[in-house]
This record gives sequence, C-alpha cells and structure tokens, in this order.
Amino acid sequence: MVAIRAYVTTVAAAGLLALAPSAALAAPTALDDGSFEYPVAPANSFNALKAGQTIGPWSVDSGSVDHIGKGFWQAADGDQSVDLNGGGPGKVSQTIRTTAGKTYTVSYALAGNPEGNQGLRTGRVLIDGQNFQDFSFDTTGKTRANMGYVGRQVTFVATGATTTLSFASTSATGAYGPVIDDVRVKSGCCSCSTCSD
Ligand SMILES: [Ca+2]
Repeated sequence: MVAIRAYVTTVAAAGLLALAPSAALAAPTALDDGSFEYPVAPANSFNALKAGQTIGPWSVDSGSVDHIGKGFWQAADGDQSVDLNGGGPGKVSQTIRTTAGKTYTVSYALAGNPEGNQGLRTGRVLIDGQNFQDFSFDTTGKTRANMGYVGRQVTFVATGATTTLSFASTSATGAYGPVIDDVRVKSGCCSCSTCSD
C-alpha cells in the first residue's frame, strides 16, 4: 500500500510538471528577448512605458523607460533598443531560470540617448535587487545614426532557481538616459570576448 501511494504521488508530481510552462525543460539559462525586439514599437518613434507596464518578457519596475522602434536610432542588434530614461530614470527587469551555485555572465550593449545635453548617462546592473555593476556612457559626439555602442559584461553566481536581472538608470538627465540592447546571459564566466570592463 505504501508503495502504491508513493507511485501515485510521483505521477501527480509529474502531472504538475507537465502543466508548467514548457520552458521548464529548456536550456539552463533562458533570457527571453534580450534584444527588445518584441513587441514591435512604432517605427521611427518609441513607446513610453511606466512602472507596471511590460516590454515583452521585461517588466518596467520603476520610473519610466522608452522602447525605441526601428529607425528612431541605431540598434546594437536587430531594430529596437531601450532608453532607460523615459521622462526620468527607469528600471527594467526579467527573471530567468538559474541553478544555485552556478556562475553566469551577462553581456549587453551600452550606449546613451545622444539628444539633449550630451554627456554622461549612468546606470547599473542589479542581480536580485543588488547592485552588481555601475556603468556610464559618454554621448559626446554620438548621433542617432552612430550610437557608439560598447560591449559590457558582468558575472554573478546564482543563489537560487531563479534570478532577477535588472538594468536601472541612475541618470538625472531628464528624458535622455543610458541605452541598452543585445542582453545575453550565458552560463560560465566571462564568455564575451569582445566585452570590456
Ligand atoms: Ca535590439
């Protein structure tokens, strides 16, 4: 009787797993749309998004950001990117599957909104809400057609089955913030050979 009960429990557990998102069986890291290509933002324009709204799999957690459409300015990958300042500093996050104790490397392309008063645009990468990397980008001399993206990376060790990755502006530069695109997460250390910092 005990054995039968154990069997039934196992089947029930498997049934629950089958009902979970199919992503549960996918690769160990699963950042979705790190290029901000979905949804499609207005061409030659952008969508202004506030805290509580989403950009595909990304959530806007605080402040406001602009989801930049094709043609508005150069993207680092694909057509679209994100200005982490909408009306002011904002923050976007995505929770990914991780394995506790494993090392992961986040790489991303960084630039800044070249409009307004050119100069430094600043922000940070947060892992589970903790500041893991401050970044800055100088937009001096940059244009919408030549954004001057640079590759950056940051490495973290996961502490749980999920990890929340966030990019936040710390830039008190009004509507002109740091710009990110082409976010990738790979297991292991320092896999981005072209990245600096
Ligand atoms: Ca993109």
